[in-house]
Amino acid sequence: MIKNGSEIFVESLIRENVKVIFGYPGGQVIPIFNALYGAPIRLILPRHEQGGAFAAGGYARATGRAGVCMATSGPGATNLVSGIADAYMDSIPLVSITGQVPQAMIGKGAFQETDFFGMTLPVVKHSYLITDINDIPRIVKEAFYIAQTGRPGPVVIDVPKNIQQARTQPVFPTEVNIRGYNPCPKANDLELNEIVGLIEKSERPVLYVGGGIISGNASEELREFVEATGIPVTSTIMGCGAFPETHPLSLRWLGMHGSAAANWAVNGEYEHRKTFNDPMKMIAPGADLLLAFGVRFDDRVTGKVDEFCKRGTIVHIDIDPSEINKNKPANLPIVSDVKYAIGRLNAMLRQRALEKKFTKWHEQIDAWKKKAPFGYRVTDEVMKSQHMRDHLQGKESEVILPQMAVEMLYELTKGDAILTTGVGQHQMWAAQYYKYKFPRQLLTSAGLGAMGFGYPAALGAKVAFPDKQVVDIDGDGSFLMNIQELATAHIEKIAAKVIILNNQHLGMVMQWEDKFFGGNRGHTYLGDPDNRKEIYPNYVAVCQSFNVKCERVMFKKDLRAAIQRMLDANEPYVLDVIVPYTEHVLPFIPANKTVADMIWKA
Ligand SMILES: Cc1ncc(C[n+]2csc(CCOP(=O)(O)OP(=O)(O)O)c2C)c(N)n1
Ligand SMILES: [Mg+2]
Repeated sequence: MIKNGSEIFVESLIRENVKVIFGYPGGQVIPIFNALYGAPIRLILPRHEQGGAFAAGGYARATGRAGVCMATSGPGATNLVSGIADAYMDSIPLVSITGQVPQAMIGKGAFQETDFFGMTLPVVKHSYLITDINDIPRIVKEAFYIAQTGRPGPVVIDVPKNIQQARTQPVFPTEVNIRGYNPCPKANDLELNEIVGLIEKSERPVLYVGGGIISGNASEELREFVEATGIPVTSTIMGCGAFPETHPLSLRWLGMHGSAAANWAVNGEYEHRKTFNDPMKMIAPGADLLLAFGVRFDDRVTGKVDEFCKRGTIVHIDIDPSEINKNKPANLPIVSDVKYAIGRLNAMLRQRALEKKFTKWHEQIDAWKKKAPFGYRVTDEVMKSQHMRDHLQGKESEVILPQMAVEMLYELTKGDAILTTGVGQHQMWAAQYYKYKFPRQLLTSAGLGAMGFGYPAALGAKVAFPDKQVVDIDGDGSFLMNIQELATAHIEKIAAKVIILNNQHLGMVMQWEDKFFGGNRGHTYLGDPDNRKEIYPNYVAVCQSFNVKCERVMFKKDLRAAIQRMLDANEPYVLDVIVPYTEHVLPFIPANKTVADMIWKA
C-alpha cells in the first residue's frame, strides 16, 4: 500500500517494538506526530526536550532497550543534545528522531534550521539524514540495531519534512547487514586460558568491573566467576549493581569518591602525604592482578593514571577495540563480548577448578573494609548553615545529614528501589549509602555528569517499570534544572518520587571551593542572598502549582514517616529534605592525584 513518509516511519518504529516515545512537537515534525495518532505507541510530552532526552535515557538504562526521544528541528533538536551526549558517554542505547527543514531549504538558513547531523557528530555512535523516502524502513531498522548492539550508544535520525510528506510503496527489511560492523567479537580460548594462568600465579587479584557488565547482560556470569575464584570485586559507578554490593566479596565502587578499601585493594595502601610532592610511602601492597572487565579507565576512577594499579598485571576485556590501551595500557588486552568471555572462563574453571584460595588477601581486604567504611558524623559545623540555624536552635540533635536520608531510604525500600540522581554531592551519597543489589538499579549521568538528569530519568524508568519504586535522589540545584517535568509526571500520572537533599548550595562545587580556593564562593549559593534564613525557592509552593504533593522535612524525628508517606503514595511525590551545606563527600582523591592523597577520615 502506498503511504507517506511519516506513516512509513511510524510503521518502522512499531516493527522495532517501540512502546514509548518522549516527544515534543514543532513545525518540521508535525507529520510524524500526526501519523502516531492511534498507533500502539505511548507518546509522552515532556515539558522541555532536554527532559524528554533524559527520560528516554532513563528508560533505556532501566530496560536495556533503546529509549526514543523526538523533537522538531532547530531549537527542539538543540535541546536534545545534552541527552544525546549523556547517552554517548555512558554507552546507553538511544534513538533520537528530529524533524528537519525540507531538503530544498537545507543550507539556506531557513527558519529553525540547524545542521543537527553535523552538530551531534562527536557525540553519536551513528547518525542519519534521510534523503530518500525509500530509505526510511532500512534506516530505522539499522538505527535500532546500531544503538542496541555491540557497545550501545545514541543514534540520530534527522528527517526533512518533505521526506515525511512524500509518498511511496514501502519495503520493510527483515534483516540488518552493515558492512564492517562486527558488534559481537569473541575472545579465543587461548587468551582466556592465559587469564586462568595469571589467576593461578597471583596472590592479590582484584576484579574491576563497569557498565559493560550491565549492558552486556553478564552479571550472572560475573557472579559465578567470583564464586568460583574468590576474587574480590570493585565496580565503577556505572557498574553499581553488576555484582551485589551486599556480597562479602564486594569492595563497593572505586575512584575519586569511592570506598577506601576498593582504592587500596587496587593501588595499595599508602601513608597520607601532606603535599602532592612528598614521596609515596607504601603500607601494604595492592592488586598484583587487575581483571578490568567492561570498563574504560575513566579519570574519575584512576586519578593520576600512571600511578593507577602501578604494580599489577592488567587484563582488559572490552567489546570496543578503541577502548584498548586508550587510557591505560593493558598487559593482556582482549576484545570480546564480556558475557561470552566470562561464560567461557566459567566453563574452563568448571573443568579444572582453581587451586588458589587467596585467604591472606581476603583477610587484608576485610581489615581495610573495617578500617575505613563509608561514614559520617554530626559536627558543630552544621550550625553554620543559615538556612537551618534558627529552626535547629536547641534541637541540634535533630539535624538531618544528607547521608542519613539515603541510608533511611535504603532501609525503608529494603534496597529494592531503582534510584536516579542529579549530579553533585547528593549523587555520590546516593551511590555510597544505598547498596545496589542488581543491574540497572542506579541510573546516573556518570560520564557526562549532567545536572537535571535525575527527575526526567526517573520518569523514564517509572514508565518502564510502573510497579517498581523509582526514587530520584536529587540536589536542589540539579532538580531545578528540569523542574518543569513535574507537569509531565502529573499529567501522565507517572508516580516517580524525589528526595531533594536541599543544602541551598551547589554543594559539590562548594566542596572544591573549600578544598582548593580557600572557601571563596563564586555563585555557588542558591538561596536568596537578601534573606539567608529562608529556604529558597519554596519547593512546596512550586510543587503545589503543578498539583504534585510535596513536604518539607527539617527534623530527623520527622524523616522516617515522611519517607514512608512518599513511598506509599501512588502519585508523584517530592520530599524537600533540608540539610546543612557543610558536609563534604569523603573519601576524596583530588583530580589527577593518587591514593596517597586520599582524604578518608571525617
Ligand atoms: C548541567 C551542569 N552544569 C554544571 C555542572 C557543574 N556542577 C557539578 S556538581 C554541581 C553542583 C550541583 O548542585 P546540587 O544539584 O544542588 O547538588 P549538591 O552538590 O548540592 O548535592 C555543579 C554546578 C554540571 N555537572 N552540570
Ligand atoms: Mg545542593
